Amino acid sequence: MNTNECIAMLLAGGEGRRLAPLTTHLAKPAVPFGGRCRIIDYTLSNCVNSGISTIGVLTQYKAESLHAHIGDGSSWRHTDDGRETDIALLPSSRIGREGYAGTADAICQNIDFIDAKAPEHVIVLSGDHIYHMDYRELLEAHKTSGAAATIAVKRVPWKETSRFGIMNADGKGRITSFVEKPAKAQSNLASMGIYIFRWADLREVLLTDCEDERSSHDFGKDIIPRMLQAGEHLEAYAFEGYWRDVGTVESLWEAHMDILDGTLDASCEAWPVATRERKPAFRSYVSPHADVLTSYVHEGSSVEGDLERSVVFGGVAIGRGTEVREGIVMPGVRIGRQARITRAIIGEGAVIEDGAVVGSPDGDIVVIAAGERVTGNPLYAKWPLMLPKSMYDVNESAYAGAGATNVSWDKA
Ligand code: ADQ
Ligand code: ADP
Repeated sequence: MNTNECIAMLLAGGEGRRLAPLTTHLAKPAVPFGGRCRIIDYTLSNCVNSGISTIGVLTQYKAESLHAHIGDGSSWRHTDDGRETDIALLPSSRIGREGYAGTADAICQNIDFIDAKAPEHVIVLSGDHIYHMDYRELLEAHKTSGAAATIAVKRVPWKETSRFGIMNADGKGRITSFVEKPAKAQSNLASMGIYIFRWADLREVLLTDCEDERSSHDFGKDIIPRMLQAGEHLEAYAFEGYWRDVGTVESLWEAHMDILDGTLDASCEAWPVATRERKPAFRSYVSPHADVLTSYVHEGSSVEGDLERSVVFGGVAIGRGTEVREGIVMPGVRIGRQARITRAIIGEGAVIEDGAVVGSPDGDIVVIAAGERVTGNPLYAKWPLMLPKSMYDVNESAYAGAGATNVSWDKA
């Protein structure tokens, strides 16, 4: 891709309340995903694989966790055609007002950064989506139609329409109406929150929106409706592949089940997903006595208990006699002996003591916060705690990354 043709701005500052308590110490895009990555790695890798040479990452809530993860960006540097991708961390720096007021305000505050790159088009992305997409195809469609903006769209189940921006398009793909998170939707054609704008057009509408005190400065609520009302040509780009917004506990859990079912390709061979590499202490150990069914165990973990439809991240230790069913066990978690984990997400570095029971076969997904300790069964109290030792240096993780020193600031 031509250097100045299109740059990416990645929105990664939302609070992620619906993912709590996984987001107590972490920005939503920094939450571990899939066994070895963090959520934002998917979007960063899409940019690199699409040959985008500049990515601005807009951070706000728990920015340190993302800055520690991205560091100097070297893990994502090389594009497939050998050119390099620069990642600039762009936390809000406005004085006298707290942070970015909304997604559009986040871009508005970085107009100078974008102007300095003088791109023809800007692609605006979200940090909390799991998908593989070649943005070059989106850009081609955008250039061909000559639209001021092109929005990637997908049909979603009708019962989920209130979570999305919902639109109608005419037979040729031109958007005729748009409502952000409607209570009663007239269509199930949803915005994926992935937009390409001609920079000159976006710049103009952002400046108008910035001045409007009644605006919430949000792309879905304000910018898209404003452009439609002004009669701008907005185009829908239908995306057929796997895509999921993992902003809720249920959707995050379901996306992991999609990996186990093969619906989401976790091997990433055709479309690699890069992440910040850490060296595991050892490859992984699964006891010959452990029953492991349809599960993934990642490097540096030791499993002596049974697993079924579960994803075990790196640096995890699971003791003998423990059963994990439909569980997501994040980096550095230690689970003792004879514990039972069912339909649960165990946050980074949490400790589950011997005999503890977490979650149940029916009912909501249970989440254990990062670093939390779940007390075991009193029956085990008279025995010494048999927690296996973790081989994982939690201090190295983004969870404990607050105040990390390897942060690169590249603000124009
Ligand atoms: P939501 O996902 O609800 O809807 P939002 O919560 O605004 O939109 O988050 C979008 C992205 O922006 C997230 O990655 C978030 O982290 C980030 N973000 C939020 N506030 C921010 C801020 N102040 N500064 C920087 N980054 C911030 C959007 C669209 C819908 C669309 C769905 C698709 O508004 O129309 O259907 O995405 O998931
Ligand atoms: P949730 O899981 O609660 O939906 P989001 O990250 O999606 O979390 O954020 C919810 C809403 O709050 C979004 O519309 C986002 O724009 C807004 N928001 C989040 N953090 C901030 C912030 N620090 N300042 C202003 N708005 C924010």
